[in-house]
Amino acid sequence: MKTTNNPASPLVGVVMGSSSDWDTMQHAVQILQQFGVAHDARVVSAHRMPDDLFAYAEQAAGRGLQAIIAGAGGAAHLPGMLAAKTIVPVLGVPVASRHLQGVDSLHSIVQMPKGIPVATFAIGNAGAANAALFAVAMLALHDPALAEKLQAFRAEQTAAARAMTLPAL
Ligand code: RP5
Repeated sequence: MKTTNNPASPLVGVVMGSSSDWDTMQHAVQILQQFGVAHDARVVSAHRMPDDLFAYAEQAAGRGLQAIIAGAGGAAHLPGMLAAKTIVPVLGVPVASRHLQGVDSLHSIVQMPKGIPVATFAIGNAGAANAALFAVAMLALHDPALAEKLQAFRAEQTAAARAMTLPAL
């Protein structure tokens, strides 16, 4: 079990099925750090640590978590099982797998039956970063300073895109 950056009162919990998911999931943590959102991150493997998964989900609301970002690869049941055990919103990140490049992870996470939603993001680094940006947007609804940071982040992207040039033929 791996734990990083453990503030006293995390607002966002980042979990992943294996330390091998860190290369992808670190992109979520980087965004949360960039925006100064209190978070913690750890490994919770659905099939190797099912009791820990249940405990994590059961304690999530009581710990003050406003969102859980859950990344997993392959038969990626971590986000769905977390969502089954807590009403804290779960944001699922499909991690690219070796044999099916994460299409298996995506289908496992996105195809939740009606009634227990998991907000599902793109496969890989972009999905991890966007899940964190989505969590920031949720928190920004009740945090004007955070909303300002998010607007500035968007404005930077706009400026960067406007400054793009194309090579001459
Ligand atoms: C899943 O199996 C993890 O989320 C990871 O993406 C995948 C492989 O895990 P390791 O064998 O690398 O630990 O549970």
